[in-house]
Amino acid sequence: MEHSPLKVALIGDVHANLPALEAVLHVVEEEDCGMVLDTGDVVGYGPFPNEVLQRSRESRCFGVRGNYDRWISRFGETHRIGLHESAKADRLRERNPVKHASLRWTFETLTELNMAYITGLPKRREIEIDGALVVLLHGSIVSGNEGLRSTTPAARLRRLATLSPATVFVSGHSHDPFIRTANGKCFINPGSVGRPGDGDYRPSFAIAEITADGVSGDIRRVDYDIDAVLKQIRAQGLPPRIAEMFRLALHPSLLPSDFFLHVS
Ligand SMILES: [Mn+2]
Repeated sequence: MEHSPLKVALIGDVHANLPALEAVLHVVEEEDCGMVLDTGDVVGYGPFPNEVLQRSRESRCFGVRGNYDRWISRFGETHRIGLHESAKADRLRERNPVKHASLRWTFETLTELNMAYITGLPKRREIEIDGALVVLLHGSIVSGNEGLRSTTPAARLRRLATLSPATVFVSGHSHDPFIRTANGKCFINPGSVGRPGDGDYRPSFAIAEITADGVSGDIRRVDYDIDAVLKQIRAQGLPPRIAEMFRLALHPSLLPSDFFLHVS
């Protein structure tokens, strides 16, 4: 019998958007994917942090930690809730009160189990799939905060390709989906499930067949009930600008500079 390659679903930047994750996982099941890799930022901004983490575990998603997961897991220690607020917290609250409110709400809402789960997520994972070494990251091989984009210069990808024996690099963070090749290696960013940045609110993800011979795959979009997430943002008393951000689906750099200053 001929060996058929494993179908792998690549997801990430779910940002606690459960209806979007459900819509993606529905396609993942239909497509009979044998593995789900998650590039992180599972939580932050969205109103379903506990539900999304539970669903991720049920679906056996292999994940890594994003910057939002890290900020939220450390919120208690850096922001000293109930004691005194640190200078860092004051700066964030001044510069981006909407983000501060979101981090604080998520920190206070997560169950102990889910907090332990995001705290324990590794920074990177290396997985062998059909003879190919895949490295799963939030940002790049050098930094969790380096967002690789469809427009990242090819020379930068070629440089990053030399820094790991992996032949497939899966990363998120930029919310900008692409599949590119550099130095004969494959770079995939599935885009954002919960909060896309290109003005189209539909979740972005990828389905790929990975073997030692190479990768074939594509970026997918699927529609979902965005009103369900907007309604829950209001119900949880989160800043209305968060709902607006989900609806507009624009990268923060494309939003007006005072966008995140209004918490009510
Ligand atoms: Mn991120």
